[in-house]
Amino acid sequence: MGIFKRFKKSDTTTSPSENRDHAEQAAHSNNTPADNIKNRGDESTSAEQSKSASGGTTEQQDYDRGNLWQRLQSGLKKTRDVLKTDIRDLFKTEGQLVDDEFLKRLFAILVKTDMGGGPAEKIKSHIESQFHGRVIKFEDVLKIIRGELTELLIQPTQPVRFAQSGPSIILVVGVNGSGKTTSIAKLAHHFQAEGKSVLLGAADTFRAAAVQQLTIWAERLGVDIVKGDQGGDPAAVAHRSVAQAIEQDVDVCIIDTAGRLQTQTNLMKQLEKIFRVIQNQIPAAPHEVFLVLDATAGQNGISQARGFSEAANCTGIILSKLDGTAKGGVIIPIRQEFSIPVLFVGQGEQPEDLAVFKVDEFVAGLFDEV
Ligand SMILES: Nc1nc2c(ncn2[C@@H]2O[C@H](COP(=O)(O)OP(=O)(O)O)[C@@H](O)[C@H]2O)c(=O)[nH]1
Ligand SMILES: [Mg+2]
Repeated sequence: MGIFKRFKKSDTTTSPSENRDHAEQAAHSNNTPADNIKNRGDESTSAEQSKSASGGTTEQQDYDRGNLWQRLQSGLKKTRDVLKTDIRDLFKTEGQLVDDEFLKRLFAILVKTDMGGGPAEKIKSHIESQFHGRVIKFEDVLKIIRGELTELLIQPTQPVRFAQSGPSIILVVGVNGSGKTTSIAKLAHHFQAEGKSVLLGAADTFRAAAVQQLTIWAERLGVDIVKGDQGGDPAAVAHRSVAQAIEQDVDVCIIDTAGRLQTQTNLMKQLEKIFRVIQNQIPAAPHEVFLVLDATAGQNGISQARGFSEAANCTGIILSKLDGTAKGGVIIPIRQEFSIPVLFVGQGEQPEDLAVFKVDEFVAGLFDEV
């Protein structure tokens, strides 16, 4: 249980994903701290959206999005090839008897994709229980895999939850080097393209380079930034960021945080203090806590990130560096490990290199149908 449980917006006995669901329900009920939260589903028909359309950015967004998905498609090639070719090779005739040997070989092939052992086991068991001792067709196997993967990945159509009035505060956390600062630049660009005004808070005061890096991005993107001195109090920066966001009536304020301190306890205390100063000014904030996860970091990176996720009560994942790996399928075990949704995928170091993650498009991509 994370140390931020007293800051949670909902029952501490629930999982993070349930928290998100609760927060969404709370958004439609009265007298809760999450009162002024609305979901991105509402937002798609909102004034901001039409503002973005009239701002002439939609075509560019569609173009960027096409490119990003093309890149994700090539990242899924390995998984797709294994699913299509290796599984087909199990079939000497159109139908194949499902016996222990078949199941063993199928399981080995599934593990060869990036889906992880858990999902592979689940698919194997499904086929075993339904087809053991009977003949199965290649198309049936693919259909079952597709169904299981869709079920494993399923997440609410995850909007960014914006404040209904006043600034939306987004805190970005994650292990050092995971891509927090770069992802903040991408998010800022994403929100700007939606016609929103953005303010950045450089609360990673632990490393001088971190403030500098975010300052360069702010200049490049033409957004304001609130910063403190190196070694200064990050909570003070967070406080000033939120205060300025309120004063200037900014739409979105994105706050960077440190990924590492001398000790884990110090880091968690620092995050706790940042939460406190934000909530002192806007009780329902932060409206989102994004965990940045490096897609190339492997199991070790995942377990480190899990520490953050639990401690900071994260609400969604930004999966960075998905361009640096041919293993797009890694999203499957990540969704298994974290009970929070993958909201965005980062695929490069430029502000445009961020795509909204859509489960149906991803699954279609695994089966060559995009
Ligand atoms: N290829 C690639 N590199 C990335 C991506 N996101 C971040 N990076 C790089 O990863 C390194 C660490 O990123 P940074 O944002 O500084 O991480 P932070 O320490 O978590 O703030 C930098 O060199 C970034 O340019 C991505 O999506 N793709
Ligand atoms: Mg950084």
